[in-house]
Formats: sequence, structure tokens, C-alpha cells
Amino acid sequence: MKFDAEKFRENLAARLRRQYGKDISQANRHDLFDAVSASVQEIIMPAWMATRSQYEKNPTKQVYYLSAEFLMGRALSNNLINLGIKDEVIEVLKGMNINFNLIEDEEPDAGLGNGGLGRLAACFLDSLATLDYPGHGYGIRYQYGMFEQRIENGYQVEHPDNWLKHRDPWEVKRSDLAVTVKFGGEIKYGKTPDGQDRFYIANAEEVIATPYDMPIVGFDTNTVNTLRLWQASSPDGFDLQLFNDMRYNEAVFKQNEAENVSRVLYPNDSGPQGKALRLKQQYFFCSASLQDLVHHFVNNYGTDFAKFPELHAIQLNDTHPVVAIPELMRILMDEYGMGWNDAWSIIEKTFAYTNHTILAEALEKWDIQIFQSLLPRIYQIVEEINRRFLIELRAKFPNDYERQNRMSIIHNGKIYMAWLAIYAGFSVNGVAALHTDLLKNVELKDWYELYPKKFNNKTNGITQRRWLCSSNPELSEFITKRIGHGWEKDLTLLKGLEKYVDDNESLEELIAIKRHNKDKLVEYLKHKQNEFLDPESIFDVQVKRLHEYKRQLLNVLHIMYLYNRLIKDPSFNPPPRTFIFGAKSASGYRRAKSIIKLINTVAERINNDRRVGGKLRVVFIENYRVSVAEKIFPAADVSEQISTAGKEASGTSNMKFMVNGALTLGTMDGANIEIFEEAGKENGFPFGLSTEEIQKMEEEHTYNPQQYLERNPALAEVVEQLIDGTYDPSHQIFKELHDSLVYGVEGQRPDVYYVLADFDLYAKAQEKVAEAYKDKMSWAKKALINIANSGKFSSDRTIEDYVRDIWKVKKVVVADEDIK
Ligand code: 26Q
Repeated sequence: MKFDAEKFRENLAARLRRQYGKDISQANRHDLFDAVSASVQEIIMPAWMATRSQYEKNPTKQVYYLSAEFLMGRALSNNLINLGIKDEVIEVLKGMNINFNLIEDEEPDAGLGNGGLGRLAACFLDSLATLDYPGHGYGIRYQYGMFEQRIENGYQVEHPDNWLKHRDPWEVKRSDLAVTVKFGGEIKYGKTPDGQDRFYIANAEEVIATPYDMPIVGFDTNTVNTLRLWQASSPDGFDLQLFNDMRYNEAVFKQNEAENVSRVLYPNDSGPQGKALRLKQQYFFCSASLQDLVHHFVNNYGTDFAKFPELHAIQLNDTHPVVAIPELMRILMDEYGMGWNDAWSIIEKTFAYTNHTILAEALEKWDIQIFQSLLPRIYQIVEEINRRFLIELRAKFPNDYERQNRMSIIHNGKIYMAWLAIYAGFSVNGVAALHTDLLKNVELKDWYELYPKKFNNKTNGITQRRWLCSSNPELSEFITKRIGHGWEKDLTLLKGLEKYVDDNESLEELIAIKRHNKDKLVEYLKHKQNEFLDPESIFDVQVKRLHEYKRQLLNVLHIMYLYNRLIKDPSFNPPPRTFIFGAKSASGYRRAKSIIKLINTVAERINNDRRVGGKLRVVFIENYRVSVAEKIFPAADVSEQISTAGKEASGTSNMKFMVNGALTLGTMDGANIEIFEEAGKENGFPFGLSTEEIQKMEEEHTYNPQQYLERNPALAEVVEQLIDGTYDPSHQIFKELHDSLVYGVEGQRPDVYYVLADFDLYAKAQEKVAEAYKDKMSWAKKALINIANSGKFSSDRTIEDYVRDIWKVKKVVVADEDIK
């Protein structure tokens, strides 16, 4: 990318003048962020247009990643890096007396996702564009993204995330491509204007879907793909009659109701789901996206839909967009007059489904009542899909009525969205080797027996452009100094760093870089939270959504145990440690919220106890999100990946820690297994019960947490401290946590996630961490070995796997000459 400094400067000034009526000296930080971003957007535009026209010129297959979540974070720095003009822009701004770092911090995160699944979608888009694959995202333009978390009196309090308060400089509204999505109404059968007999819906509630496009800039390439997000609005606007009658609320009622569809991102609640508005969101963006694809197809190729699967691969990011399957059936049959069999043969070649969870309760099911009244025609189509499926199933397992019932897409009054996806699609994938094995052998065993060839693994990955180039420039320079460039697009080249694992100078430099990144995090927390951390201490970090299966509780109980030891035994002298947490809990997830309160309560106590003498500190980082994650990973020494074995589908923060040189303290779960495999177990701290051991206890009902409490008095003590007044004089706040471990509450077994069973093994692994950290050079060597072997965990590798096995798309290269 050629960069014209003079033109950029002029552009920036012109922007400020036009948009804000200011010159540079009058502009505030936000004005500057907006004008700089708009000027960058202008640089992106020609390549974006050229990419689109290349795709139009080459009728080749494209990938559409349908996802209810895209956790994009900030775009400015990332776009500059991918364009290859970051240093140049910083230079120009410096010349104008503008500090880039301050500008950068003005950008709100696009927090349109909960966690791993949403961030994975964002990493995939980056890799698709970088590798020159025609692949795009389709999702929802939530007006409010992931809530803003504040900690008040140790409790999480949620505030709305009004990320669109100012305009978003990256989006382009495409009113010309708006479509209508229909809800409710009655199914009718009758003649269309041109005399054909079709199903149609009468008296439906109509919602307008308007697309907003964001450019997805590839790294060191001209390819710029598109993330298209749909916004809901009312076709009728507000009611002027009612307004004139001074019935103001009624006047805007319909407008509000339509806009509510894309109002807010739903949390990944652990509790019962099935809210009608959530289903409305899902159908809203799936219907809009498929209408968009079909319109485009018909405009270019006419109505010979047999070609459709040759030009489209649609990846369903979990079950959230599965309603796209019957929606495409509806469009093909009701709007284009296709017969069932022809339409179905298109479906079977087009859709592929990714599963992201092993928790049975998280598999999406919809009440028939809710589904049918909201989407009557879609329900009818799902019934017909199921009728045909059951014929197939009965032929295969004629006498197995149990199985026929279990696998029926509709049973027990509910629609099983995963079943629909597996039956209709041609591919089902898990997101790590262990996860896929568990899908095949446990969770989706019935389905694997029926369709073994559909099942495949695609171990997750992360983009090194954001999680290394952008977030850790010093480590990036360290790498490039030794192995040259190239790793930005082929992370396996990091293997070349192994030459340096015994080079003291390199190890010293690595230590210095880590130290400097820790200093920067210390500085950030000082300003943001008035927290004073010791950068000499071990930074032991657990950042991820708060969930019982992720076992933040195991981490805190161990901290409470260390604290007890420090107080009782003055000769106990481990290296100083800082335990850092960052986590949001779904607003309705009561037990997760008590764990946040517990972390903060323990932190308050320990951090203010002078007897601890700087050996132990606990920090809860408020409002954990992508832009904060970018400051945390580079500063971490220890990566806490301590989920109950078999429960974390993959994990992706584990990979971000690894490329940034943190050592993994983790269970044999999800992608941790593959991380230990790549880096060598001796360069991390694996611990804990295996999936098999847990499965065995589960089957034989032999787990008795009481035994572990009896055998380990120090553990019994910390568990008792949850209710004995040590941390809470009311004895109430942590009672449910206590009882859930010891007795089981609300009909649950005690300690469902084997916290007590793994405690001792975890404490021993933590002792090894402390011991290992004493030898700085040997620690740095392990860190470098981790970095050198992190190549597998680039989302570029993941995308190549999807392309080869599932999507079968070809690269489309945009040449410099194609850009006008
Ligand atoms: C479902 C129904 C109603 C409301 C919300 C939801 C919902 C929303 C989000 C359910 C789940 C999610 C998010 C799940 C998720 O992030 N899963 C993670 O996906 C990562 C990428 O594959 C994995 O690495 C993680 O292991 C997995 O937990």
C-alpha cells in the first residue's frame, strides 16, 4: 500500500472542517479519532471496491459466515497494521502534534459478542481477507453490545454499552439493499399475480432490515472483504395521527417494537433460554442475509438455482443461525416456485454447522408454541423436514423407538436446532480435537452413527495480526529481528525461534520485553482502577467469561489457601504473585455473580493485610473486553486454563497467552491438550483429572466431595471460610457457593464441576509454577519454546482447514492494477 502523507494530512484537515467546523488546534480527541478513521477509511475504499468488482467478475464460490456475534474490538490500529501504514500515519500525526495513542483510546470497542465464539468469528474474517479468500460475515448491528461492567461494592453492575453514541466511522449504510422480514401472520395458499399456486403469509408484522457494511482489511494484500450487519426498523415510521392526538407513546410504539429486534446483544446465560425476542433476532438476520444472497444470485444468474451451492458455502456459527436452513427452503419454494426435492438438494450442499459447546443444557431448543406463532410458515417447513428425516431414520433403525424419539428434530414440545443443522447440512465440526471426539462419542453419538462422514474437527485459532503485531509490538520486533518478516502471514515460521532458546542474550531481551509489557499494564491499572501492582511479581492471569465450568472458583479457593498459609507460616516464602482476573457474568447467572463478589472480597482482604508483605495480590480488572485483553496477554506470565476436563470446547485465550509467551497452567481440556502437545508438557503446567476419570465417576456415581474435604484439612478450611464469617460477617453471601460444593443445591449433585476433586492437583501445579519462576532464565526459555511452537494456533491454519475440507473456495487475488 503506497501512502501519501501529504494527501492524508489534507484529508484529515478537510474532514475536521467539514464534519466539525474545526481546525486541528480546536479539535478534541474524539473529533480527531473520527477524522483520522474517516481518512483511513478513504484509503481502504478503492481496494474495497476493487475486491467487490473482482468477485463480481469471477463468478467463484464465496463463504458466508453467519453469526449472531462478531466481537470485533477496535478497528483503527488493526486496519493501519493490515494496510501496512501504521508507522507512517503515526509519523504524520506526530508532525501535527497529535498523539496516536490518545486518539486510539477514543475508539469504542465493537463489542457485538459474548466471548470466544464471537471473537473467533472476528479472527476468521481477518484470516479470510489476509489469505485472499472471498469470505464475508453476516450478523446483527446491535445498538447495544456486550454490557459495560462496573464493580460496585465488589458486585458486578451492568450498564448499557452505547457504542454507537457517536457515529461509527467504519460502517457504510446500504439503504439500497434493505429488505423486509416478516413475523407472525397466517399461512395462506393461493395464486400469485402471475397465476402460480404458492404459500404466502397474510397479515404479518413487517420489519425492515437495513445493512451496514464494515470493511475487513487483509494484511499485506489488496483484499478487503465485508462484514454486513443488519439493523431493524419499522416500515411505517411513527404514527402522526396518534402524535397529533397527543398520544405520544402510542405514536412510536410500532417503531420501537421493530427497532427492539436489533436493540441488544443477548448474554450467553446459563439458565433456561427461549426468549421470543432472541428467536426474532435470529430469524431477522438469517432471513435478511439469505434474501440478500438470493437477490444477488438471481440478478446475476437468473433462477437456475442448481448453481447456488457452487457459489455459496454458508457456515453456521453454532445453532444461533440454524433457522437460515428452513428460511432458504421457504425462499426457494414460496418465492421462486421450486419443488421440495430440488430445493432440498440445494440446502444439503450449502450449509455446514460448527458446534461450540459440550454442555447439553446449552444446546438450543425452541418451544413449539413460541416458534410456530412467530414463524408459522418456517415451522411448517421444519415439520416437513422432520417428517422426511424420520422416514430415513426408521429405515435405518426400524425397531429402535427410543432412538427415533431422541433424534426427532421435534420432540418433547421443542425444536432441536442442532439436530436440524446436522441433518440438513453436509458438515458438522467441533473446535478442538478432544471436543470433536466427545461430540462423536458422547454428545452427538447417535448422529455420528447415522452420518459419520459429516463429522470433522477444526481446531480453533487466533489472528496473530491483532494478538501479536498490534498488541505486542516489542515482541513482534524481537521475532522479526531473529527470523525476519513472513511470520505475520505464516505463523509456523516462529519455529525458527527455537535456535535461540539457549541464547542468553535473547532470553534476557525476552525477559525485558515481558517486564516492559507488565509495566504498561501496571500503569493502565493505576490510572483506571487505582490499583498498584508489583511488576516483579508473577502475573498469573485468568481472563474469560465467568462460568462455573471454567472454574474461577478453583482459582480463588487456592488464593484463599495461599493466604491462610502465608498468615500461619512466616517461613513460607514463595515468589510474590499477582492473581489477575477479568470476567463478565451473564446478568441472570446468580452463582457466577457470587463468584465475582468472592474474588473482589478476597482481593480486598488480602490486598489490605500488611502481614502478606507484598507476597500476594489479587486484582479484578473491570469491564474485560477486546481492547483490554490486548493489554493483558502481553503482560501475562501464567495462563490459567483450568476448566473441568471435557467442558471447555476449545478455549482461544489459551492461544493468545501462548503466542505472547505465557506458560499454560491447565487441565487436559479443549485446545490445552494441543498446546501441551505442541510446546511439550515440560514447558507448561498440566494438571487435573482427565476426561475419562471424570466420565467414570459420572457413570458410576462415585464422586463424593466430602472425601476430599476430609483428606485435606487446608481445603476444608477454605471451604468453611466461605460461610464462617472470615470474608462475610453475614454468613449469607457465599452460602450458596459453599452449599453447591458441599451438598448440592436445587436438586444438583454436589460440586458438579469437580472443583474439590482437582484442588490438590491444582495446588501442587501452582507450587511447581512458583518453583519454576525462581529461575528466570529457565522460565524465559520455556516461554520462548511456547512462542516458537504456537504456529498451529493461527486462525490462518484454521481457515485453510475449513477451506480444504468444507468450503472448497479458491483464492481471488486483487492486483494493484485492479484498484482505481
Ligand atoms: C444461546 C441462546 C440464547 C442466548 C444466548 C445464547 C448463547 C450465546 C453465546 C450461547 C452461547 C454463546 C457463546 C458461546 C461461546 O462463546 N462458546 C465458546 O466458543 C469458543 C470458540 O469456539 C470456544 O473456544 C469456547 O471453548 C466456547 O466456550
